[in-house]
Amino acid sequence: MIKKVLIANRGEIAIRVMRTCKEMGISTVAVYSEADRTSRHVQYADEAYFIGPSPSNESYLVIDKIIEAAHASGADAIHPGYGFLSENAVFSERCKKEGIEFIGPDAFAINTMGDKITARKTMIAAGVPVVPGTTEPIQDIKEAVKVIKEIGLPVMVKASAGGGGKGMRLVTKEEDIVSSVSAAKSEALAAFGDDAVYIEKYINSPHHIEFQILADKHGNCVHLFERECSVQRRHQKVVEETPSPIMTEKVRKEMGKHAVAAAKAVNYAGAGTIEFIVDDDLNYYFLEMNTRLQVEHPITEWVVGVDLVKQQIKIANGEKLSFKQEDLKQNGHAIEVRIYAEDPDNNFMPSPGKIRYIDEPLGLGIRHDGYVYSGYEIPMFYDPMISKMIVWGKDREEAIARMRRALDAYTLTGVKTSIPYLRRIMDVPAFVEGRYNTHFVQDHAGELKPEEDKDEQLQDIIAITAFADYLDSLKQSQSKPDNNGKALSPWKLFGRKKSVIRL
Ligand code: MV4
Repeated sequence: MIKKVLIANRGEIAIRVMRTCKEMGISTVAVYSEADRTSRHVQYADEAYFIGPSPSNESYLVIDKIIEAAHASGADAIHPGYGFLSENAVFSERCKKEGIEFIGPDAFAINTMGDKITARKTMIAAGVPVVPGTTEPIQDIKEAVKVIKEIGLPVMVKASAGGGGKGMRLVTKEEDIVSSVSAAKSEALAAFGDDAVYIEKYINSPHHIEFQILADKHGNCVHLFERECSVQRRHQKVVEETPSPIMTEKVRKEMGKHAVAAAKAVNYAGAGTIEFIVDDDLNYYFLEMNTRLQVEHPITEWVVGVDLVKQQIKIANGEKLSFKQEDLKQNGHAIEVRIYAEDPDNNFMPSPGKIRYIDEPLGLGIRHDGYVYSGYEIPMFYDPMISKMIVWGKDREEAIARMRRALDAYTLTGVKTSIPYLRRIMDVPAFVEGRYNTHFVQDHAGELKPEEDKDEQLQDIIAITAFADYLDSLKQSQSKPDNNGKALSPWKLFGRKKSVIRL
């Protein structure tokens, strides 16, 4: 039985995992780098071990340091979170060798799914639909030309060792085949140390729909339905929701069966995600499997009513799944937005720095998975995601309305964030009507621009007026700036342009 878990991660996901551990009566061990001395995941754990300098390749990615901390603390299991070592087969294997339970799949599953050509072959053998294309690495350019002529342009050339959009190339013209394939190969070699590439027919304007699965070590496997993740920017998900607005009951059932078949094909154990691309006619194709807990897992937790981390720990303990496919139902609708420290109105420039003040909205149907606090300085060494906000509603309409209300009430100052951009997404008719695919962000760039990109003078007037109001409120309340909500700080007033302008 697992009694103490080391979380080989940082930030929000480390805290997320610890929350479930606490509920299960399991002790928690944090690890932290130099830059993370003040991170809340360190305070949140029962004990914490320093593992080195800020760059992750000198701390969170160093297997020996993580193992050393695990032994020093007496942890009997390691949860890798997402990113870092979560999909590292060597790490999974090493944990096993050290007598530490890795809360995740074994090296075989990670390796098979990590090599995209092997994954494609395995899926074909398991009867899971894949995008039409090659099942062996492309050996030379001549072969590439021949294959592409068979498949028909346009095609995608992808690195077998890639994934998540890394090492991909779109080829639309015959005269580009030679240069694209050779460039793809040399890029793959440089990036992954493996120049194997494969070719797929290009699916135009697809949806990204993924299925959550859970498998125990006794051969039982279920799916927990889909997540629609088509709102992406440069292969970074921005908004995720479940159920998918385009899904039908019939296709959901079929895709779910194929997702389970995909997991069973690699003897999977743990929580995993099968990614599909889906065209407008709901033809779907296996793209890749993520052999970890994903960032967007909370929307599934809420709609299906299952704590995925708890299930991961129970599976690692060797327990059988306590529910069957028929027991699982989707209830209502959940939406997640990822809040980044970046400036959406300045080409999404990273906006690191100190969070001056954060006040997250509360109320029915809101969940925050975060780790920052007022006064916290976001380190520049890691992912700039500040937090995830998840809302639930009885249906999609209610969930969107709730998300609007929550984003409107979200106060975060000191750094620029994606909150205004996310708020604008909630008003784009194509999103509201559920008519969007992976081109959404690009196709609706105009609608996603700030309302008044606007008049900088107006901004100045607002700032000055707000500050005057603030000074006024200080005078009235002597030293109490809040004044029972009558007078607001300029930071609040910034977000309330319309009510402030009474010049
Ligand atoms: C594709 C595709 C179209 N056709 N493959 C991007 C991420 C990686 N997981 C695979 N990706 C794609 N593969 C074929 N054969 C289009 C994409 C793609 C995409 C997929 C999912 C979500 C967002 C995307 C954005 C651009 C391209």
